[in-house]
Amino acid sequence: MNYVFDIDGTLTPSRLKIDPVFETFFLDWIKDKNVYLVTGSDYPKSVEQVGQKICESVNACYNTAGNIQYVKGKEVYRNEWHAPPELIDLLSKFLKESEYPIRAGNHMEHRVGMLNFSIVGRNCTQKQRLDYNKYDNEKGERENFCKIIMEKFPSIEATVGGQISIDIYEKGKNKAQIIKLIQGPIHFFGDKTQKGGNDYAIASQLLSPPHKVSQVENWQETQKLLVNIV
Ligand code: M1P
Repeated sequence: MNYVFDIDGTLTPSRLKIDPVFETFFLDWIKDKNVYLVTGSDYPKSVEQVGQKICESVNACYNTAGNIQYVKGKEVYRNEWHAPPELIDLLSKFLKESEYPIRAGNHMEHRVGMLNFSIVGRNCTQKQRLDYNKYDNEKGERENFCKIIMEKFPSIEATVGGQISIDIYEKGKNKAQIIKLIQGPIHFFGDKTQKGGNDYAIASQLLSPPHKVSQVENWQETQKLLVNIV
């Protein structure tokens, strides 16, 4: 079996560091197993969150939704993509028109093969992050943005990222693209496996045996499941 893990919400709290006790457990658990990480974040953020040891002990780290791959800290491939100016205009309009009052800065983060967009902005504090997430859970703002983007740009895919942002890429350049790069059955662990979430594309292709999907609420739930896999 190959084990594939999302990071934010699955191995760590969103955008935060891995729990040190879980880190030690996970490092021991991955020994002698085929383990991969896949996340919307870039590699430096993965290192910051789960640590260099985990990033370099796994078979590969797929960042920015699988658009760039690292093995033992070295880049193996990358898919470049540049968001069209019309999309940037639409996102600027969302930024101008959203009723959410706070703009903390860094609202459009260009990453390899994708664009990450956030109304509150990636420079927000942890409190602002949680406040926006609460607002979004009530209003469904991000889901609505994704719908509008995909209606206007049929060749583009937009999914709800972690707590504050949406991930935007060329159709098909989502986390599911890594399935064909891994030989054999896959057990995927993720927290956003429902329709509209950024784990949905990969999870929905792995629902039948020999593959397996574990939807988790947080890293504690992931750990509980891993204890039973030897
Ligand atoms: O891995 C989940 C997501 O983590 C971050 O999301 P947010 O800042 O919204 O919590 C982002 O890096 C996002 O791209 C990523 O998909």
